[in-house]
Amino acid sequence: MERHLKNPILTRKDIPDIPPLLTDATSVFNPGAVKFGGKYLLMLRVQSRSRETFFLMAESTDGVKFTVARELVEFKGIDKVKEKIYHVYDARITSLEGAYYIMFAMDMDSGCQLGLAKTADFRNFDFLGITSTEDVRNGVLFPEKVGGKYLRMERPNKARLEGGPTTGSTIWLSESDDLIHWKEQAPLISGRFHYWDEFIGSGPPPVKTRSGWLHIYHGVATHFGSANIYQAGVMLMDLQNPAKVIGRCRNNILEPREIYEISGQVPNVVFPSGMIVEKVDQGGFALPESPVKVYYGAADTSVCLATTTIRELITIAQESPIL
Ligand code: BMA
Repeated sequence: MERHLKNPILTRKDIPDIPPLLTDATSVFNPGAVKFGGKYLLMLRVQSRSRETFFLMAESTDGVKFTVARELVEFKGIDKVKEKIYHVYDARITSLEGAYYIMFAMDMDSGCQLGLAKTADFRNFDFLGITSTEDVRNGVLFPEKVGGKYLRMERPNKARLEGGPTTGSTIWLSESDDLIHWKEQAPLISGRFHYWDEFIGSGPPPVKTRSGWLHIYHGVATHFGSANIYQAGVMLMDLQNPAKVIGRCRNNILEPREIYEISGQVPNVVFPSGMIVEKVDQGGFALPESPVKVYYGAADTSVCLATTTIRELITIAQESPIL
């Protein structure tokens, strides 16, 4: 993927003060992305100096220069959740059956859960509920039902060391009839230990192409000991049966190289979370020649943009993987 020359396209300096909760923001990263009403919209993860997290919307006509809203996103009804919510973060936006759904992580004492909200206009957001029962992160909805079921990818969290931070090495495909209650259907891909994607998690929602469901994910290499390195990769799933993985890249497609990726709140992180496909055919399939914009968090500090095409991503996903 090619980094945009204007990277990072959003930094803490672009975040307005919204007192009393948010003043002098510390960082902005891991945005959800969608094209809506001819504009590019990002749902930003903004962190304050109390290290609380907030969602803010930003909009743009060219996908590069964004204006950030002067109000915090409020999910109507989320206050009814009985357990304390410490953080909400890493929104993934999916257009599904004429509405927009936002799946996001919620840090609570019971672990990380997946919250779901719905909007028609990106001004009013309704909280639909918590859609998980176990510690899980990186939930992304498919943009349509497959085989009569709603589908999502999710990544259960496990602690590697007792009491240590939780992460995961398998992305699962889950199914649902109502978007709230989910059942694991099949494991999709697992971490490739010793290589670039030892621990993994979904990036932006999958994209329908004539070659299969195309999906960008992140992989973490831990074997250097001194640092966890977050990179991006790509995979393909069968159109009719997404439980069948038909392609997976061998090499990562984006790795921390620029100073804004190497240095920051969490060094060595590129974390793709939003993807805009510009050209889609009448059946809703992304065209091979379509430009693609991938929005990613850099070093948990700023928002960046990388570009590619559908054809290029498919070609890379069809490379022979490391077994
Ligand atoms: C992951 C998530 C992301 C974050 C990344 C790097 O586990 O928490 O939100 O960007 O770590 O710190």
